[in-house]
Amino acid sequence: MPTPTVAQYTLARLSQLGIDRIFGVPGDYAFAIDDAVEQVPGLAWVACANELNASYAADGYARVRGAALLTTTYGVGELSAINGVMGSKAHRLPVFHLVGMPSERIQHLGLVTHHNLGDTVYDRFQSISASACCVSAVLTPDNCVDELERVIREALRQSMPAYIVISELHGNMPIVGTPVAGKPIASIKRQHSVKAELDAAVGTVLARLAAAKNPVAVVTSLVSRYGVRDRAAEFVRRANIPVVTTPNDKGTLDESMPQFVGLYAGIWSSSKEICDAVAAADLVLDIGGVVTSELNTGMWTATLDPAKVVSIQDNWVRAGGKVFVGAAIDDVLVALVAKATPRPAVKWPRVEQAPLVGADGDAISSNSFYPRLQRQLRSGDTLVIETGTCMTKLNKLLLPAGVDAEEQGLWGSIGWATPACLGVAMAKKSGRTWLVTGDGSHQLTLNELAVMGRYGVKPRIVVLNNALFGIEDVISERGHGYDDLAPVNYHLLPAAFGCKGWTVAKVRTNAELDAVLAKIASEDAAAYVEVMIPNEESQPLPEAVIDNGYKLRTPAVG
Ligand SMILES: Cc1ncc(C[n+]2csc(CCOP(=O)(O)OP(=O)(O)O)c2C)c(N)n1
Ligand SMILES: [Mg+2]
Repeated sequence: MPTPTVAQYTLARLSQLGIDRIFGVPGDYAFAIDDAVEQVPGLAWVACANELNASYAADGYARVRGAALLTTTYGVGELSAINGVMGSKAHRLPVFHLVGMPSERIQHLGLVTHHNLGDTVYDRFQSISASACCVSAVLTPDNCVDELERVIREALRQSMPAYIVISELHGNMPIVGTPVAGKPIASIKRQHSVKAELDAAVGTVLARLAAAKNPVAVVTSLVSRYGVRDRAAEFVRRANIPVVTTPNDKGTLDESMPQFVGLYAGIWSSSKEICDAVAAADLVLDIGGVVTSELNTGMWTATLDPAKVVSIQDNWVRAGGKVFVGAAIDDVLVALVAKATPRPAVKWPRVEQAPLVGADGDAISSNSFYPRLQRQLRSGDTLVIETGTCMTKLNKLLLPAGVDAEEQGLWGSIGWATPACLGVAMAKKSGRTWLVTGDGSHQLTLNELAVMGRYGVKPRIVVLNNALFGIEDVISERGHGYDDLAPVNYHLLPAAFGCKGWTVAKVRTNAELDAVLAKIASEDAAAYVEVMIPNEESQPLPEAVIDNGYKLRTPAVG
């Protein structure tokens, strides 16, 4: 076997994590990387519509597979991807962002090149792209093997993106050194514990639990990031503790488990009873670290008394004023599962399945739409939820057994969900992928439909057409022209984008919606449904509520 080039080795080594696709847009500075994709067995190109879409698709893929590959070209390509990579950093996803750059010959000769400002500063973009990552490296033939191990270890340890630069020249040069044989991500130990700290942390968690009369657990998406979601669920099940999720973590838990209570987000919880019950708990076991953003806490109304909270983070545990450092989340959960004893059942309020409403001939409304969608979901499905009105509605919906959900509640970059749906669908080995998106968000990235069609993925897509940035209209005073959208005939897009064999419909009444949902359920085909939603639903909140939300609840200065 010939010695692999820097680009070939890098891609082969990263694909050993269990990654079989690379999302990106090619470019001349990245040709060494682009060519190598075609030469590395088991790795396939996904040529996205643009770099931002590619970064969102990689984000979606990483949510399922644990890590993802993204490649863009120097400057113009990598800068377009930054919003998406930054979102992956916020949501703790190890996306490896590979970027080509001008050759060392060009650099040493000081030649002015394209994608530059004409000033021969060749590394200008590195600090910008690297800031969206937790680790970065400029690979050369002689540092490639060692540097790659460092980058992989750090990206997986922190569960955040990595930025890897390979020049067009170095990319095609053979590596120096002995290749490292990698392992799939699931078998890699990512955080390491210090035994004394781990033991003390676990002992404290168990003691606090034993002393509690009315505990509740919150499980966050960080457990999915570190591959310990099942373990967290197992602990909750064995210990028999009521458990909630926050909006940001929707779908982390199987919502059919008896311990599942519902959504907790202060005044935006599934119900007032659930909000009150969490507030009344004497211990909150936070498994993964709750994100305390205003949108995750009902405008900061989910204020949990720190004295009541025991929080298990990626590699540390906090219990009131005590902090244990060097307690890896997987080790903590293994110990907790082993030592859990079932608590007696207590009565807690529980989120109910939303009732079916609306007569056949009635126009579709949110009230009639979401319960109908909910009844179509089945075990193995993943629901990709866009930021906007649909996220607020879907967060409150009870998911059927075995249904996962993904959303970008913290970063909240609209347009994310359409390409993320592509990434999720490609990463899943079985089960269907649904996308629910508002029309405004969809407009940002809908050209990725062509990529879905080209690669034969079969998403089930619902576009909610209210011709409005609806959620913005709700939280701002009405009458702004900037929230109105260009009128698009969305259902015509799959055909225009070359998507063959898709079930396509535009529906206005409940009967039309029922008919297309029944068709989707009966076939193994991609679907695209444009659902007409009345824009009158997106009325602005009363002024007092708006003031109470953004104006009054924002912490005062001074
Ligand atoms: C990249 C980006 N730009 C702007 C925003 C602000 N924003 C948040 S939600 C939203 C409107 C979403 O509208 P749509 O997708 O049509 O959903 P609707 O609420 O109408 O159902 C906007 C513009 C954002 N979150 N991200
Ligand atoms: Mg809309």
